[in-house]
Amino acid sequence: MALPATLNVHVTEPLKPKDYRSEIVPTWCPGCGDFGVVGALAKAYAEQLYEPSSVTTVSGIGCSSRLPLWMNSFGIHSCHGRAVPVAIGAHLARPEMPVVVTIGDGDCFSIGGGHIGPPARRNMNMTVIVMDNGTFALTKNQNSPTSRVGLPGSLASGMGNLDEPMNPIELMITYGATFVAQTYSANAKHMGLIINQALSHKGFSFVNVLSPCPTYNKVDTFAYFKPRIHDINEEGEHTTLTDRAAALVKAGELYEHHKREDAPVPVGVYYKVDKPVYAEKVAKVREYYKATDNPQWDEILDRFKP
Ligand SMILES: Cc1ncc(C[n+]2csc(CCOP(=O)(O)OP(=O)(O)O)c2C)c(N)n1
Ligand code: SF4
Repeated sequence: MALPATLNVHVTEPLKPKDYRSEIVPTWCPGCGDFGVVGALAKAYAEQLYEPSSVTTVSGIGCSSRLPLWMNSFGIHSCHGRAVPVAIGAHLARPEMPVVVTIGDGDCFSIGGGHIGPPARRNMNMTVIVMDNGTFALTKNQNSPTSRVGLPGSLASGMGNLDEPMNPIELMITYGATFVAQTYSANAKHMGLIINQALSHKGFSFVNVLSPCPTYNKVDTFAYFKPRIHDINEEGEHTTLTDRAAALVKAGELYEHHKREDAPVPVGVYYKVDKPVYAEKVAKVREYYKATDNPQWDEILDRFKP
């Protein structure tokens, strides 16, 4: 199917958040943290004035990856671990189209772990939102890369998870993402602000949403997070958002709460810098070859367009 020559990315008349929700009733368990994410995302799409048929929500496989089904947007429910490559394809075909990936921590950091680095490093203009529940929920509770030590799981040892959790914030800053933040799915206001900032950011934006799974993860619960959630951007605690080294130091504190009962669980923006996006870099290459009398370059690049 030929793509239209121009894409209307924005609506001329604002829509309401409910206009970005589909009629399909979510099949998530009552109390699932992911409900907060779908609500915040619909609100953010409305605030960004996205044309529903232009913004593309891409997922993999998992409880969280059902999210595009509940949205009225262009949506792709792809393969487990392959949401980011699918999103890269969509972005390369139409760089002006907003592309949002909504996936689980297993999808993003386990089976799909190698896929998120290249688009982050190349600063492709897209947003990845991880619903981090510290478990593989859809397949009934195997430990995931963000599971804490000792967390029970259906394939875990009698002592629970043996491995230390990886740090999504450190990983994404190191990969070169230009917007890196964490938020909490029970705080609609904070999550809305963070998701909106991520969508407005020109470049690769990453948001880790702490999103409890009340069915399987009986440790990282709403009751656990509620008294511990702490906004690092408030009261000047972390304001040097363009300082990569400072962001990494701050990110290092992410799992302090695993070691100390009274330690806070941090949320907020860790890192935000403005750098050329991938599409701009490719445009410069086109210009370079045009200026150096290589007219076939445009034709070669166009061959890869759908
Ligand atoms: C290639 C492939 N491997 C494994 C599976 C089985 N599988 C489906 S979802 C899933 C894990 C889901 O965990 P996560 O991505 O964290 O999402 P959650 O269900 O917790 O929201 C696995 C292992 C699959 N569908 N496809
Ligand atoms: S199993 Fe957990 S993550 Fe999956 S829908 Fe139920 S509460 Fe949500």
